[in-house]
Amino acid sequence: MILHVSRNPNPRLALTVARFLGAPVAVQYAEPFAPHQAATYRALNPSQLIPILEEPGHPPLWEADAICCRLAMGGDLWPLDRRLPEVIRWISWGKATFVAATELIHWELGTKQRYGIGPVDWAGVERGLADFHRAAAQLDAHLRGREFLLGALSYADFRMATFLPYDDVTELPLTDYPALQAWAGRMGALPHWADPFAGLDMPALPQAPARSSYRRHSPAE
Ligand SMILES: N[C@@H](CCC(=O)N[C@@H](CS)C(=O)NCC(=O)O)C(=O)O
Repeated sequence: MILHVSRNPNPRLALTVARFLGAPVAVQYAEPFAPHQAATYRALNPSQLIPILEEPGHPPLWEADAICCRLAMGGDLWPLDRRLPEVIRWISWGKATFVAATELIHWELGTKQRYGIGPVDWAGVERGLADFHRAAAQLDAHLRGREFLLGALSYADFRMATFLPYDDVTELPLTDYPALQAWAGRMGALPHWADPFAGLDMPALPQAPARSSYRRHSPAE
């Protein structure tokens, strides 16, 4: 199996899970939007996005959740029993709330700045933060007295935490939510979480400017 990844969040999630499981994947560094690779990646995934898993005898599998399901199904991270609806519940809820909020903040402060896509839209950041606070309050209450979302670690934790490794740019107000912060610490301590790319020859992400260098413009400016 070949896992096509970059250092961006969803490929990183798939690679972290693959590493955590010790899955037998060969890792391929991908630049799906680079002109010399675009046609190849469009053929593998019409949206041209990664991660993508190539497996002999099967069509290319894209979407991090689907890939992680393929790699983890039947084990504790993706149990095929009465726990599965709960895993799906947290993936689904997270994608609509906490993950979406952290993705929006990361888009403005991380991706857009790294790739020179445009200035920070502070209204977007504020929207992301408001959504973050709503979701974080619910997660914090749920995580009080629990180590992970289902009690024991599952893929739902990995998905919920997709954007946490990028907190150098997002600077999420996690300290407002002690149980959530403790959970984030447990995720950070998992094997391979801090650096799933160790040992791979893969260029670093372009550096986003330090957050202190951004200037918030008031609407009057
Ligand atoms: N819904 C998709 C999103 C995939 C996605 O947005 N991938 C981005 C990175 S986060 C991508 O391919 N960017 C191009 C790159 O990393 O070079 C998933 O969960 O896998």
